[in-house]
Amino acid sequence: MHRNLKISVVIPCYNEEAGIQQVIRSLPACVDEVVVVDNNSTDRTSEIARANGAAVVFEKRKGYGAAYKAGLPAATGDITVTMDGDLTYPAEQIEELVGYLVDRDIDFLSTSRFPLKNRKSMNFTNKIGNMVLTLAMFVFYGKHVKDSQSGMWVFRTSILPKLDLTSDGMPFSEEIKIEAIRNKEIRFDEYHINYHERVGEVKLEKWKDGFRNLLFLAKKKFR
Ligand SMILES: Nc1nc2c(ncn2[C@@H]2O[C@H](COP(=O)(O)OP(=O)(O)OP(=O)(O)O)[C@@H](O)[C@H]2O)c(=O)[nH]1
Ligand SMILES: [Mg+2]
Repeated sequence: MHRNLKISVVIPCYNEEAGIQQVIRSLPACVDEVVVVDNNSTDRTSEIARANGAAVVFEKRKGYGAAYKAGLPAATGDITVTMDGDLTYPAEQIEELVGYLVDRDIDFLSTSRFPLKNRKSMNFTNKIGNMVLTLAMFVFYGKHVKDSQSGMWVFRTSILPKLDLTSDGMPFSEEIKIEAIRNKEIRFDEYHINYHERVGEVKLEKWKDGFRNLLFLAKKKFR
């Protein structure tokens, strides 16, 4: 609990046995519930997550978005916080983020990794890819965010049914922001966070995922 609010953390995982234990153990005491989504992992992700007190949801459909579509509805807190299972997102800032959301009466707080504090946390091509996708989101949707691809969001769980979330893949990250921004009943803001180097194997297929994201942005706009 923080500020009298129950806090749930949802973590989508595809083969994150190298990081998931440390991610769960690094969560601050204010976190009441941890939901790990095991997205067809072939390693010990779910076993380790459970042994560390997380509830595990299984999702057979492949993809980051499919994992979130299964995991987000399972969260029972007043506030939902998301992060990867690879130690990149700052568990140490959860209280600060929830405090900011409550104080400013925000409904959906997205986070921005830019400017990067640790330059080694993201390679050059990923940085360029992020810039292109963030620019494309501005061109298509007219809202400037600093980081369209950040996977850490803090939001009031009650707004979830108001978001029309369709993507099963990586575009889910920009889609949830677009849905929050376009909805006039939802107060949106962005907050700068620390971003750390990944632990465990890279799963992102950067070129394929990047082009799919661009295509998704265009399709959603003209749908
Ligand atoms: N890439 C990928 N990640 C998935 C999938 N299902 C669940 N995930 C999890 O979603 C989170 C984000 O995926 P990452 O591969 O870390 O994507 P990223 O953060 O853009 O890339 P990195 O810079 O390599 O960390 C991780 O915790 C993954 O384990 C999937 O089908 N593909
Ligand atoms: Mg990651």
